[in-house]
Amino acid sequence: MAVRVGVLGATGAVGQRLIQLLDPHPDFEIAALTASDASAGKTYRQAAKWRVDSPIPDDVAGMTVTATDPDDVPNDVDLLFSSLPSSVGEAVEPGFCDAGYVVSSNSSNGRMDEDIPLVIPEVNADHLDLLEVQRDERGWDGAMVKNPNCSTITFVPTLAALEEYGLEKVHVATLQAVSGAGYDGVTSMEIIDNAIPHIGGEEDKLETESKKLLGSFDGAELSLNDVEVGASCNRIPTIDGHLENVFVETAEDLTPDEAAEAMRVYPSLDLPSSPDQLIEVFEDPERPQPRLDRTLGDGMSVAAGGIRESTFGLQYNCLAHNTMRGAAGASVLNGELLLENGYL
Ligand code: 11C
Repeated sequence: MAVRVGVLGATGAVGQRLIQLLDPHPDFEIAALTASDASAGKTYRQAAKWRVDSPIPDDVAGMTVTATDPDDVPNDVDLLFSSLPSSVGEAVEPGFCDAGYVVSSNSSNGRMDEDIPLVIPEVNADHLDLLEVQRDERGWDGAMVKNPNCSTITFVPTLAALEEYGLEKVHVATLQAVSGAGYDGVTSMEIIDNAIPHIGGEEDKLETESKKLLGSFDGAELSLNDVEVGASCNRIPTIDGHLENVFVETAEDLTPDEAAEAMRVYPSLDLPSSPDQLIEVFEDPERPQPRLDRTLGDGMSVAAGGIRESTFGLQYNCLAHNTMRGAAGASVLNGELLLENGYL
């Protein structure tokens, strides 16, 4: 029987992607949709200005949206996907966990809390065991798992593939799509013919979240990876897809061929939303300009290429779909991991 799930913040950019990924889904059935108080009581069709690239599923369109309050979500809903703005998430997500719901959250609040698993299933599924610590410390009947920021998700799988060579220093520069800024970013097309050389708070997220994701959990405590990470983040006029330029210094010698092979063989998982190939490596210098590498693996793969030796160690580029692999797809994958591990 399908697990009954809800979407917190269902009318926003990531909330809409979540609905697209959850209807249909082999294991999950949408049974609750929440949004702001202003949307409560409206049908989803009335409440949402639908913008994703497939129609609103018929059964979702007629559902009534509720306020984002544990009292308004049916008790038989087991899993909530949260795409709330971080200030709202910070205020309301703990109440849902306390009320017994398991929350797979894309919101940035609490990602670095010591007892909250920050998970990319292919990279650190073992961190899910932090939920035992979380239960002891917070006394929640439910649980909270977070996925990282979309630009963190884009480069960390490639680092994980190179980890056996001993990661020492990483510098990453991003060129991020406007959908990362939500609908204001997409609709405010003043960014066309422009590039914006900073994104508030983004560098910190890449530098800290990557160390947590690559950290180790000994059953009681999580240790951050001691790799040094420096980030520089920029916005470019692309709708979807974050592109990143990465420089990596490793303890062991690492040739471009070895790096390409390590990324190519880095395993995907057998979850419903897993891509067949997690990292698609492109090495042919004559490769025709790709149109949309962001759609590889139904938007769940990472593309890597331009692998070469540089003055600062190994250099390469990587790209992922920021609202699929980097946000909604990441939360759904974490939900699938929770189900596989018996947390639902
Ligand atoms: C952007 N990466 O492109 C941001 C959006 O921490 O989940 C996602 C913010 C987050 O602006």
